[in-house]
Amino acid sequence: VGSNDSLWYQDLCSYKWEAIDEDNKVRYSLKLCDSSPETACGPKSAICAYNQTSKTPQSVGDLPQQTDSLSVLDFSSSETCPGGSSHVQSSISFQCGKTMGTPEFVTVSKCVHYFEWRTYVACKKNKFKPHKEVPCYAFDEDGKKHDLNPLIKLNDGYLVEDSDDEVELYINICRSISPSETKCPEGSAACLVTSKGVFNMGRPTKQLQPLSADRLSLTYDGVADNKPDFCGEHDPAVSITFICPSRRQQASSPRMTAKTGCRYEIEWVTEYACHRDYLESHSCTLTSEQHDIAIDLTHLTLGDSETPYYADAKSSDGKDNYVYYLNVCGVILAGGCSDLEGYASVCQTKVQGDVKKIAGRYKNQTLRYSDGDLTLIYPGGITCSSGFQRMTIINFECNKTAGNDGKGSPVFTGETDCTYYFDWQTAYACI
Ligand code: M6P
Repeated sequence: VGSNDSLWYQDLCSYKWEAIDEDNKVRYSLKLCDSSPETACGPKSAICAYNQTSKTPQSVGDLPQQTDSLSVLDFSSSETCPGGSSHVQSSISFQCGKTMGTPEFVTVSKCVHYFEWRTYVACKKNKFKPHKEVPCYAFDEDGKKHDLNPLIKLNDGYLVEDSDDEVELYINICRSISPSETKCPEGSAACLVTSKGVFNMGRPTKQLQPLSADRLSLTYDGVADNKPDFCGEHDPAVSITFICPSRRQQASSPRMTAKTGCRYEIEWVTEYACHRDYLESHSCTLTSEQHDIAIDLTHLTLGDSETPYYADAKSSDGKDNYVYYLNVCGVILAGGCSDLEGYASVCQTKVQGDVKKIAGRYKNQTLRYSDGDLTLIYPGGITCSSGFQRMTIINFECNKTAGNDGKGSPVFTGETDCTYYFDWQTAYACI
C-alpha cells in the first residue's frame, strides 16, 4: 500500500461518493481514501450503509483494508456476519471507462456488499485521463439518481447558444475540454473564443449539485490569470443549470441566460437531467408508465433460424475490412464469437484473417431514450489494450418503411477507442 498520493485511484479521493440499493432502501456513502470526506459512520469507516427505513448507519467496510490489485478494492468491517464467522465486507470492482463514472451498487451476498465502477482511473497507460474531471451525478431528495456522464465530451465542447455573434462560449460537462477543433486553453471546462484570443473562463472544481428533483447545477471557476480585459478585477465564473423538462421533448442546446461582467449563466433543458430510471431500462422495452414512452425492441430479437443482422465496415485507417454480426437483446451465434462468459450480442470479424472479438454483451445492457435519441448500449466485450472492454452503441431511428419487414438493419458508423457505433433505421423505433 503506497502513500495516498501515489494511489492509482487518487483522482477519486477528493469526493464522498454515493450509491443506492433501491430494493432494500439502503444508501451507501464511500470514503475511499484517508483524505476523503467522512461518512455518517465516522472516520474509520470506508463504506457506510444507511438504512433509510430504520434510519441507522452501519459501517460495512473500514479503512484501510486495501488490496493492491488494480481492479478490486476490498474493505472489511469489525462486525461479524450474523450466522457466520466472516466479517461484514464490501468489494468494489473497477473497470476501465472513458469518464470518471460513478459507483453502482450490484448486490449483497453473504454479508459482502458488491459495487461496480467504470472509470478512467482503472484504464491502462492513463488512456482516458482528463486534465480534470469532477463527479457528474447527483441524488435528489427522493434518493433518485441523476447522471450526466453521457453528456461528457471526450473532445471539444458544446457551443452555447447566444444572441451575441462576436464571441463564442464553449463548455464541456464536468470535465475540462480536450481541444481538437476548438483551441481551448488546457484545463478549461468553459472557454471563450473572441477576436482577441481564446480564454479559459472556468475550471471544473466542484461536483455536480442537486437543486431539486428536476434541476442540477454545475459551476466552473478558479481562473485568475490571462483573463479577458473586460473582466477587470473579477475572476471569470460560469454556472450551468440543467433542467429536466416536464414532458418528453427533442434535444436542445445549452442557452446563455445572463452575462454580467465576467459571469455567465447557462440553462440547458435536457432529459439527461431527469432521474435515470425515467430514461433507462435494462430490458428491451420502455413503458409509458415508467418512461413516458412505449418502445418494444423484442420484435427485433432474432429467432434461432433467422438470418443474422450484419454490417460491413472498414477500420478507421481504411486498411482492414470487418463484418459485424448483431442481435438485439439476445445472443448472436453468427461470426463464431461465443465464449464461456456468454451473452455476446455483437461479434466483430475481420474479413482477412481469423480475428473474432465480442464487441458487446446483452448482459447488463442499457436501453435509453433521452432527448429524442433511442440508444441501446452493450458493454462488457473483449478487453482492448487500454483495459477498456469493447462496447457497442446502437442508435435506433424511426423509419416506417424500413426494409426487412420493417425491421431494417444496422449500419456501422465508426469506432472510437474500442466503442463501436451503429445506426439502425427500423419501424420498431417509431413512437
Ligand atoms: C482489433 C479490433 C479493433 C480495435 C483493436 C484494439 O484490431 O477489435 O476494432 O480497435 O483491436 O487494439 P488494441 O487492443 O491493441 O488497442
